[in-house]
Amino acid sequence: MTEKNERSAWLQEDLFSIRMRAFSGERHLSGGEDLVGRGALAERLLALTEQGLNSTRNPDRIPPSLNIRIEPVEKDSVVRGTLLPVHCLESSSHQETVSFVSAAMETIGRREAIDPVPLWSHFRRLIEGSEEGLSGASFLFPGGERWIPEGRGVRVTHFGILPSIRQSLLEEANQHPSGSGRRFIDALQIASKIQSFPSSLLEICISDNPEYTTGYMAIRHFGYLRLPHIKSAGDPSGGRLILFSKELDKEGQNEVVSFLSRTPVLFTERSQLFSPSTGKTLLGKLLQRGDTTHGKPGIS
Ligand code: PML
Repeated sequence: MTEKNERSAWLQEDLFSIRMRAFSGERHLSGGEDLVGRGALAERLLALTEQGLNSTRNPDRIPPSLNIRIEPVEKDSVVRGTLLPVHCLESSSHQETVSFVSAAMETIGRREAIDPVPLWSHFRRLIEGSEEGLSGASFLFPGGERWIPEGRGVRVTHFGILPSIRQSLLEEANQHPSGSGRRFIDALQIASKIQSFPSSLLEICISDNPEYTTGYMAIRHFGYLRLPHIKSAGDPSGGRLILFSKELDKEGQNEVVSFLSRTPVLFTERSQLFSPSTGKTLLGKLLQRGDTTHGKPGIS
């Protein structure tokens, strides 16, 4: 089936949100989700069940518990989106990646006329492990104030992607130093959902999985930037921080939390996936506000 036919078939079927969480006692092991048409529901259910049962965070192989929730989604409530363009840093060490992040934050600060110091100090907290205990994203505003929604951070949920797009991205991303995999695809959807909120400017994310050492920054007018070696193997630190371009009043804060955690977004289009580039090349592109492909995902 062509991508176009797939898109229209998908949108004619009944749609379901499917969300899986695997855990052992109090310990979170794995999570995943999708928005799927009725015809693909059983296959996705099986794939997410296998993902939960085979989590790499369960070395003792104690059978985990799985919560799986399937809910019908009102078609009219579904927002269609475009995934961000994907870039990747060429880096062979943690130190190289961290000094690139520092230079990138300076560059974004200059480009957007904001002080990069609070951003940098919150990033340090993420890699030093001071954010443990948060289960979702926290927010940072241009004046340096921080807000942790609901005391634990907001979980970005209710998103999905057409199977053909998932497949093509998985194949192409194999050329990246960190390769490909479902974590990358899930993270790209989360980042694209966050960046589609008009006042989000930058997001930085580090996996709290000790074995997953690739993180990313998603940046307005640029895209999703993969950062290999953002932390060292074996390090359980991680978290997700979103910087907004302006302060948000109570109503604006409620609006963003509701959008991120409840509005269903189905990604029916993707952008380009670029080959890895040196830090110098990426900093040049960042300053120019991206390249030929748009850096803001479309939402309709
Ligand atoms: C997570 O595990 O929650 C974050 C995954 C980050 C993926 C980064 C990438 O591979 O592009």
